Amino acid sequence: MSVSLSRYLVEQQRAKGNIPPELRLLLEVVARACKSISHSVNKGALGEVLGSAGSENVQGEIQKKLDIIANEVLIEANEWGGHLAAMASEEMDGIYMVPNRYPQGEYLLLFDPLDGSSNIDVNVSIGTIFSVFRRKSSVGDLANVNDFLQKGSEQVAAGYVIYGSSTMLVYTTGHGVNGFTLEPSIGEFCLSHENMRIPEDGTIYSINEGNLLSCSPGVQAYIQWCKETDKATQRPYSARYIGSLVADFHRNLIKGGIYIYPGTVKNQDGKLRLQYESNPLAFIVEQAGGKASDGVRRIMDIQPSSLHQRAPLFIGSKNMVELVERLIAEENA
Ligand code: AHM
Ligand code: MG
Repeated sequence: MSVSLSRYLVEQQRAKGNIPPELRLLLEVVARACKSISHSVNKGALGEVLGSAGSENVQGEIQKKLDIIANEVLIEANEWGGHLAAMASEEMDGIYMVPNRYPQGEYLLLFDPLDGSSNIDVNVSIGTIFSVFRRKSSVGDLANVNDFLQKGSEQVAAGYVIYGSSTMLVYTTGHGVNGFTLEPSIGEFCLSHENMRIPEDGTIYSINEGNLLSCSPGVQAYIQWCKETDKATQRPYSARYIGSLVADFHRNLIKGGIYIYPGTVKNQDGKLRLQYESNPLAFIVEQAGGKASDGVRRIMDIQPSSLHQRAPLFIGSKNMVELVERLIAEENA
């Protein structure tokens, strides 16, 4: 039988020193919470978890019942373990302090509890994305929002869980990327994708093309380039867009490709949230040999100024991201 996530993490801690014990605990708890989310997702309509909750999040987006359930599961699972100081989520306005009845730890957990909300009700893959930082303020003081405003390059761990035809957890602590598939009969994540590497080139592009006319000329030029015929580069490329970032990212990580959510005339910074979506996936893609950019800068070099900040995202195979950056620079010159 293949190695369980728990055993893998223990071995990473013990033999390689790749992960401190507290961080290992934290990842185990996140994984456990995601098993519970996976269970709810799998029940679908029979679990009475589908549909809208009749509320909006801080960004004015309709919250689905499962968005809220997943958020609560992650908080309840993580607040008592003693490894965290505070949490922040796409679905909560402010930061969530670990209640003072529990010990305070040195880590901060950020998450998008259920990414791809628009696909929840239609049985299409969705996911959870998470990111871990070490707090800047000293343990003993209360953590504050500034602790969360760190560049992505400061992340100590990041990962996602995809609730797809099978449930998978993919994570990095800065020592490569590994993927684990949930074995439902024993309820364990088991190592299935060791040392994941994204091909340097790909033939898939993923973008909501309905927005293309309101994207910058550089982005339009790149998509036009993807559609041209050229045998040497295997063009035209294939357009694939699920509308769940985790699912589009996961496919492109394995097969090679680029996911793009650019700024538009209406939303200059695009849609995706830097701290809950872009940074964690950027950490993973770089660890797998790929790239993540906002079109000009490396995603993980952006200094966040607010908790729910958005940024354009170009992420995936190295050469594809570099080319779109080049076309954007040429159009801007
Ligand atoms: P969400 O976190 O509220 O679900 O929003 C993020 C999602 C991504 O998963 C997906 O790639 C994108 O929004 C789709 O947006 P659009 O429908 O504008 O293409
Ligand atoms: Mg999301």
